Amino acid sequence: MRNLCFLATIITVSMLLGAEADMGKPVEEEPLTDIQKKVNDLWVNLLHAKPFQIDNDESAYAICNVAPSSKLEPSDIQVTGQVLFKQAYPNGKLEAIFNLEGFPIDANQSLRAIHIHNYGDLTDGCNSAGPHYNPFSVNHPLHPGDFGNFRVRAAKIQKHLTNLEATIFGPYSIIGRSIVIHEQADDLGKGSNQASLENGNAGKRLACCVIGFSNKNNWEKYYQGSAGAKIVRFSRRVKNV
Ligand SMILES: [Cu+2]
Ligand SMILES: [Zn+2]
Repeated sequence: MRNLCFLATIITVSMLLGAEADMGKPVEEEPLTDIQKKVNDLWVNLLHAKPFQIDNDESAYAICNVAPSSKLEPSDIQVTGQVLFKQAYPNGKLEAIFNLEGFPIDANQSLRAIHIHNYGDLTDGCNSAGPHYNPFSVNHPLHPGDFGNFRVRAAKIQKHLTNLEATIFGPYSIIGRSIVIHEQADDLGKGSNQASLENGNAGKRLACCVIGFSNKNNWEKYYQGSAGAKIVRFSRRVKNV
């Protein structure tokens, strides 16, 4: 970040010096608003490096194909599905669709925690995904990928969250990190022990995936299907539904 500040300062000073050096010549004056826009655009480009994949609608999309952990017992729940992401470039808030299945019918109404974990390394199943992604060294549940609890209905989890803290742009991008679906509910930091402030005591890692950029086809397909029409949208602030 210091390097970015330094670079922006140099460029801004250069622009000002350039303007001063030209003062003696009869050049066309650039309106102040144009200069402000250029400086602002420069900052945006420095802070939010444009991902290689921006669709025509100026949004970027990502996908995570959820599969059961290779470390599960045969008797464990086998969760599969997708988590889809969409974010308008460069300042939009991230939104996500969770579409998971494989829960037993008797698990209906139970709550399951879902988080972003630090590594996209699944060589030891979901166990090698590391701790929660925590770029700002804060306690759980304030990590950008603390998505809260998801209620199982009809053996599925289907939920659309908006206004998320995580981002797919810039230095804190979640691309290449993982999503983990847990066996238990998230205690949201209220468990009165250290683990509660690290991971919400959410239990075994049932299923996981690595987040990667995608085109918009999966997102649009979901909305054109019947599942998309029925899905309920929640703002990030609603956690326990
Ligand atoms: Cu987790
Ligand atoms: Zn967390």
